[in-house]
Amino acid sequence: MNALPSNNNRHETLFHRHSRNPLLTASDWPYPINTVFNAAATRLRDGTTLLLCRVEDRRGHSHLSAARSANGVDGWKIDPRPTLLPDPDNHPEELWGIEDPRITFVPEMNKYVVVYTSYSRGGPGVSLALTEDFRTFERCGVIMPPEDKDAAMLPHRVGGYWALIHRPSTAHGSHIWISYSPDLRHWGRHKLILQARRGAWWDARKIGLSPPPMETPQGWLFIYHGVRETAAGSIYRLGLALFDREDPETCLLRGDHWIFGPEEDYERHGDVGNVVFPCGYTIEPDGDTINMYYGAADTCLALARGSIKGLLEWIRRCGRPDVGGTGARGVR
Ligand code: BMA
Repeated sequence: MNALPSNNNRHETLFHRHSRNPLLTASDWPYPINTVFNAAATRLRDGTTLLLCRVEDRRGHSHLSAARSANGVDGWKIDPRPTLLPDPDNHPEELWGIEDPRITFVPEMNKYVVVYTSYSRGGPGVSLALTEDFRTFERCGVIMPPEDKDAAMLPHRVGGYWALIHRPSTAHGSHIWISYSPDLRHWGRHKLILQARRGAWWDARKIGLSPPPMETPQGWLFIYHGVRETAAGSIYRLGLALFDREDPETCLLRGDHWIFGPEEDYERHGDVGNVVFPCGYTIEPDGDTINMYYGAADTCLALARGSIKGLLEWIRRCGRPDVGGTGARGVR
């Protein structure tokens, strides 16, 4: 048998892992915790990178804690106490913790909208809070009842309404939806916009938005996670889809291949192995370099860098039309 060349499995690399990964682990924390992962991210006005980290305590309950760094890589200053704790007395939906935040800066309000999973006896739902400084928060409560998660707001209104991307789960699957609101409290006009595929596909078991959609001249670029169920458990990987800029309900292109998946030890092994799960990114002043912060194996936080131009070029070259969530081509 001929030996295959050793480089026969080269695939395109759109995101490059940082050499200092993992960037943050439980041992960096100023108080005892189990794990730190799935952080939202934003760049503050003074250029500081802020990560709003999901921190799991040693009961298994999560809260959110801010870590700030001048260069987004090291020198993290972690809040000495939890930044946003569950408040089950006033918000029973937070009984078992708050998880997986996504941050959107909304210029019209001059505030950051933080959308997170609130977990209680009813199951995971979507909650929303507003903040100007990540020190005090105004909670708006549950905006999507269970079972729902993986939500993020778009940064401006669409046709006069706020828009939220989210992932309800039903007996019929876990797919990505959009909903609209006039006031951030009342949500409606729900529409399925991207479906999990079926069968052997990498994104067949369920899909969900990962970081907030990225607005580009070509449309809204979604990095979404797809889950495949195997005999050894789930594998969480990332894919790309491009939605119409004027009409974010319409998927223009969806990639067939995943673009990022667990490969390194810290992604393969941990409390939940084989998971890469980004909830946020920052964009460098060049307007193109994207720093994607991701939870690895539900245990630590890591960084991978890519180029928005590179992602758009890939989706134009490798993506195919996907008839939203409802068309026949949406279910293959
Ligand atoms: C998802 C979310 C994530 C988690 C992932 C893997 O359902 O709960 O927070 O990283 O599962 O466990």
